Order: sequence, then C-alpha cells, then structure tokens
Amino acid sequence: MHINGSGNNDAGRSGRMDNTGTRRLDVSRSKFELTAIKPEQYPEGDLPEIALVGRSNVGKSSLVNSLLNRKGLAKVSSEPGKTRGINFYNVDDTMYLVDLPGYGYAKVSKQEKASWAEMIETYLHTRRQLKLVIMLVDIRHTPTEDDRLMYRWILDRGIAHMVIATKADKISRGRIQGRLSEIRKVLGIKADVSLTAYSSETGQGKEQVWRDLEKAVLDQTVNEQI
Ligand SMILES: Nc1nc2c(ncn2[C@@H]2O[C@H](COP(=O)(O)OP(=O)(O)OP(=O)(O)O)[C@@H](O)[C@H]2O)c(=O)[nH]1
Ligand SMILES: [Mg+2]
Repeated sequence: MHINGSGNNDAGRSGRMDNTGTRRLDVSRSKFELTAIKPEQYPEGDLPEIALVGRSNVGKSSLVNSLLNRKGLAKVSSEPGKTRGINFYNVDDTMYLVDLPGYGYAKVSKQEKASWAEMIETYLHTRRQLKLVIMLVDIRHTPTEDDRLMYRWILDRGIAHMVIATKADKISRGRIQGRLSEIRKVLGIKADVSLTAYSSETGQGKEQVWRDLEKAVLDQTVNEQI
C-alpha cells in the first residue's frame, strides 16, 4: 500500500493499483465516522487504527485536518478541551485516525479528568485494531509532568508509537533541532523512535509522518494478545 497524503489525488481511488501493483490510499476519501465514549461504541470491523494523544490544545485535531487535507473535518479551537469523546475518522475505508481527548486541561472538574483518563486508557489498552500511537507535544515547550506520565505509560505498556512536535511554524527553523533534542531527552525517547517537527499551518513534516504511518499500518498490532 502506498499512502497518497500529499493532496495530489492522481493516484486514484480506493482499491486502484499503481504501476508497481501496490494499493494507493486516497486521503480525499476521508470522513468523520463517529464519537465513542465507551468500547461498545467503537467502530466494528478490522480496520487498523492510529491514535493521537497529547495535552489539550497541542494540535491533535489540527493534525487530523492537516494529514487529511481537510480544513473543517475535526473541530479545532483555541480554547483547550474542545475534543471530548473519542473521534474516529475513516480514511478511504482503509484505516482510522483516532482523535482522543486531550489531557492536562486545568479547567475541568476532577471527576471529568478521571473519566477522560479512563476513556483514553481503556482505548489504548484494549483496542485490538490499534497499530500506532502518535504522541504530540508542543515544540516550544519542555514536556510537562503530564506528558512525561503519558509517555511513561506508553513505554511501560510497550505500545508502538512515534512523537510529533507540533506548531513548528511558531519558532525559527534554526531552533528546531535544539528543541527536538531537548524533547527527546526530557521524555526519554529512544533513538529508533521517530520524532518529527510538524506544522499544521504549513504542512511541514507531513510527508515524513505519512511515511511512518504507512509503515505502521503494515506492521503488527499493538495489543496483539487480545
Ligand atoms: N500556528 C499553529 N497553530 C496550531 C498548529 N496546530 C494547532 N494549532 C492551533 O492550536 C489550537 C488548538 O488546536 P487543536 O487542534 O484544537 O488542539 P487539540 O489538541 O485537538 O485540543 P483538544 O481538543 O482540546 O485536546 C488552535 O487554535 C489551532 O489553530 C500548528 O501547527 N501551528
Ligand atoms: Mg481536539
């Protein structure tokens, strides 16, 4: 399979083969499918899933829109706490991008925080279709305690993952490598785990991320034993 995430759709529609005989993914055929609060509501079927985790306001929903070249598909807001349930985006009937609620949002009640944490953990820990977690951090900031806890949780459970440093357009190009090194150090990201600077505004990093996703979708599942 080759994912055509560039916005150039000359590769054709779902199921068409390119001249090397591999199937091409047409990201223009993406749609919001459903919002789930509990596992019974997750989509049926066996499509591979790629989940986005990160603090509230870090840019998860913007990343969905950017990767799928669709401005208003996922709801974006400058107010943290926009995405509340687990939102499933069907990409060309081939995979789902799964937008999880953000953590670390101070303005919600303790109870609501606990229920979001449970929603996120239940999904990550039990979902058989989950292939990869994308953890997002803001390139401008040192990862927070919440980020470190989240990342440790991913590591402890052996969940296949990659990290994206968002809002790269907000710093100068010359500062990007330094920020990535610091994030890698603070979170303890191993050398073989990809860490990509991304901008949903300019599309910087998009090709690299699609390449990583393509590989992940072809790989083993995270919760294989389930
Ligand atoms: N400049 C810039 N702004 C961004 C980028 N990504 C997101 N933003 C902005 O950051 C704010 C939050 O973006 P969202 O995509 O809603 O963040 P989220 O992680 O989905 O937030 P929750 O749903 O609250 O968890 C919005 O105002 C976006 O326009 C980026 O790459 N560059
Ligand atoms: Mg969101």
